[in-house]
Amino acid sequence: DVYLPRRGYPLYVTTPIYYVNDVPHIGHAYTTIAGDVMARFWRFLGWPTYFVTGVDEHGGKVAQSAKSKNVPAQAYVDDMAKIFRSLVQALNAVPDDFIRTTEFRHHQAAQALWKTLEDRGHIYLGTYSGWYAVRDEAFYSEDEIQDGKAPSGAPVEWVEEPCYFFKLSAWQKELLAYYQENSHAIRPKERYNETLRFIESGLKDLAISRTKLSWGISVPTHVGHVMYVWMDALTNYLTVLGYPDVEQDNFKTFWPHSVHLVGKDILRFHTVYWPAFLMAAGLKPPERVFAHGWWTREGKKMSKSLGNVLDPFALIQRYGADALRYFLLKDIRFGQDGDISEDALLQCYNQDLKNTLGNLAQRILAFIDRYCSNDFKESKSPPIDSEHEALQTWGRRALPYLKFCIEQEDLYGYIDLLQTSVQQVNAYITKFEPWKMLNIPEKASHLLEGLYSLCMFLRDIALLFSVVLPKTMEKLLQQMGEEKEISSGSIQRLGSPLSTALWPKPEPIFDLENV
Ligand code: ME8
Repeated sequence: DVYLPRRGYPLYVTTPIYYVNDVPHIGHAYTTIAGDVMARFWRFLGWPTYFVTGVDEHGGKVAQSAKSKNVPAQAYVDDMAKIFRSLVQALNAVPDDFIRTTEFRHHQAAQALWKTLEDRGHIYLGTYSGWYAVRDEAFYSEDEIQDGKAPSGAPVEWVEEPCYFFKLSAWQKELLAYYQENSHAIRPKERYNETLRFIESGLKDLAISRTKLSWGISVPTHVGHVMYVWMDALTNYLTVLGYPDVEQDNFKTFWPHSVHLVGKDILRFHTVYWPAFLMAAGLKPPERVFAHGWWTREGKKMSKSLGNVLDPFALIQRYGADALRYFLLKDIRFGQDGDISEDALLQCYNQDLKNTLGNLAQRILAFIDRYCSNDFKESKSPPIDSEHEALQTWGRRALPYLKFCIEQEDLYGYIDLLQTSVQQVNAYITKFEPWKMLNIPEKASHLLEGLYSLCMFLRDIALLFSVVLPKTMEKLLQQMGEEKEISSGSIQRLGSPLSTALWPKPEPIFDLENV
């Protein structure tokens, strides 16, 4: 019988802040969903949780989009930020904060970090001459350019301008030592190896300001320079915790206990530049960066610039946010790449949600409603050593493994355990044959005990699945007369007696007509 300690360690989950140069697509929804699932589970444990997402509003890419629409940059980002915020809502994600890099608090934080780096002697003025890809917002050296393009395929332009440099070259040894000691600081393992190879190959100083661009945060000590957009953007992870006020509760509780969830496209920024900035500023590097894979369409990375994106709003409208949340995390293991299609989503909806989970709920609840709702209302928790103990205690026993999955960012593993258990219990009902016990008086108590135990399992599944399927599991909990709100004390509800008194008429929880 497992109960976790009441106050565990803090989890600070972040998503990248997304560029607002275009409307969001499934890729953006993906990372936000993953962060939300981790945060919801940590809150369910009752442990300190902070989950943040937001938007990256500066830089050449965003400035170009505003210009092409003939709108002033600020007005453009104001509109786009609304759309990204509405995606968070549509996904039913509940971040503790949503950051926009044009906010005053962020200007303050980015400038404070800059000053600290400058005061500590990590920044110098020079001239950059080399390649820049606006699409990647990245500088490339001559030897990285292939057929006149960036390694990502993005077009590049030649840039020659005065700018500030961060002495990244000085951090090679420290970074290597840090990662050798902290082999879990980057996951999955391939990304850890990739980062180490990159650092070992030698680090060049990094240009961190621009003079040919004005849409950005001003360098506090030099008029005419704006910060390189990545220098500005990475700081968001500190802004939301109250930086530069490092004495704030949030900062003290959550830094450096972060899991930065990112796509593998932006690994280097998070595992090389970011920890180097932080160490140089005298702060601890993030505890973990998890780089997930890419959703592709017919083998090609889905991206706005390739024009092959899927619209998350349309999919949510057709299948519901829960179906999308489930599908994206179940279809491929978090960390790997995968091809996405609407057909696969529909198939997953039917097979896993409607015909397995939905069917289990419907089988149990409709049976009780139809044949024995009056007797069931009176029934009590079966003795703990009953034949069905495995069903009654399943939730509590599953908890340590589920916690392990979330700690490892193994969101697939989390869902897979729940789904496999649902399948097993569906098979068990077929063996238990409740319909054969109807109207046989000597079997009545055995039947009620079995149904009660099945309902305990169903309630616990609903509680644990609610981190992935918040809306449908609310519906299920309501049908079982349970509090639908999941709060920090909800963990205590696993394995607890049911409230059998007031059950409304059961209805299918997965129904495409009623999304
Ligand atoms: O890089 N598959 O913003 P961005 C999976 N502003 N995930 C995908 C994806 C795909 N095909 N496409 C995008 C930026 N993503 C910067 C980040 S952070 C300080 C600054 C997700 O709008 C994935 O998380 O290009 C990826 O890292 C992110 O969106 C890139 O979003």
